[in-house]
Amino acid sequence: MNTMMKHTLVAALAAAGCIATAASAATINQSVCVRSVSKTLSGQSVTFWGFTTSCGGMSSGQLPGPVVEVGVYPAGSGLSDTLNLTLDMMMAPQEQAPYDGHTIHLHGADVTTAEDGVPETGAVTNGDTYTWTPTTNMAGSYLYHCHVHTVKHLEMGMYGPMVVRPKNTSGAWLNQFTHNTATAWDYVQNYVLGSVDPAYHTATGDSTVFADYNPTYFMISGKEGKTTSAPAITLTAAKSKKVGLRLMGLHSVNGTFAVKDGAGAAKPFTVYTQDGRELSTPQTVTSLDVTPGQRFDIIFTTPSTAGTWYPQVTYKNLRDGSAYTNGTVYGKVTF
Ligand SMILES: [Cu+2]
Repeated sequence: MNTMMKHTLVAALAAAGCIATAASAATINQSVCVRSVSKTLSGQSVTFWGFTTSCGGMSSGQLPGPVVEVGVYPAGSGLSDTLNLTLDMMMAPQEQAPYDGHTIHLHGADVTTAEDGVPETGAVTNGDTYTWTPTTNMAGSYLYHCHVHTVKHLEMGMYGPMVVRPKNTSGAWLNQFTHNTATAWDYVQNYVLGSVDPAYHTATGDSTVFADYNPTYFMISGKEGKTTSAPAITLTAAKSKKVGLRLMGLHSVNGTFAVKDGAGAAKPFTVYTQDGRELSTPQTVTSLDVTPGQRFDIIFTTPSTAGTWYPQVTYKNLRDGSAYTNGTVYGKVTF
């Protein structure tokens, strides 16, 4: 029997009620390459190296890289998705030896050393496939980034969001952060925190520039949004709905997240997961610090009257906690 006939037979038997609908788990094969991309930040051109699935053009890099999404199934289902994320090194911009090449590190994933993308523990830097099978308790937000000369390559924009998202036993995505229905959302967005020290973008090798970090540009999901009238990221929602945000720390400083209305009043939101694990007790707060590498999944409910709220991140110096000049980046949610 060929594959087509087999599928037709299974479908016919399922439709006739002869067998339970086949449960399904997926193998997610995704390939990314590395390409340059220039962005204008506060009027200055800055060159990045970004992961992208558009590998045709030499300037087609994305900042942040494409979303990688993997499913997890209800506990006890015995089902699991497997991610195979392949790095294609063809024509990638890179540094001179010994910091040539790139890898992908799946930040927060419990992978074996061989899948970890760390050159110091043996990862190849000329292209590889990284495999991960998350288990059901790992629903939440993750990151991926290059682990070669990380101080330089992370700053160059070699990062992207990775989402571990619940599915039902038929393989359909669920609109919630975990298998707990309390984490259900009506809308969801990725807020990828980022900071830029332009000197890092031109320095190479063991330059002393890398001894001190002085960021001057700040981003959410690769964009500056210095005022509420020019936000980095927008969402058109509806009244009395749940807005989920995935806060993903790919900045190299501190960041304080809040949701405020037009008058600057802070609105409560609830934190459901931290670093890819569900909190045993959700925390409702009006402010949340996100440090480099951290992830939080949060939900707020829009009010019953029309208006606009501004989710926002204030970037702060790691040494003394002081807010950077022009260091608040705004998102915008209308309802
Ligand atoms: Cu790299």
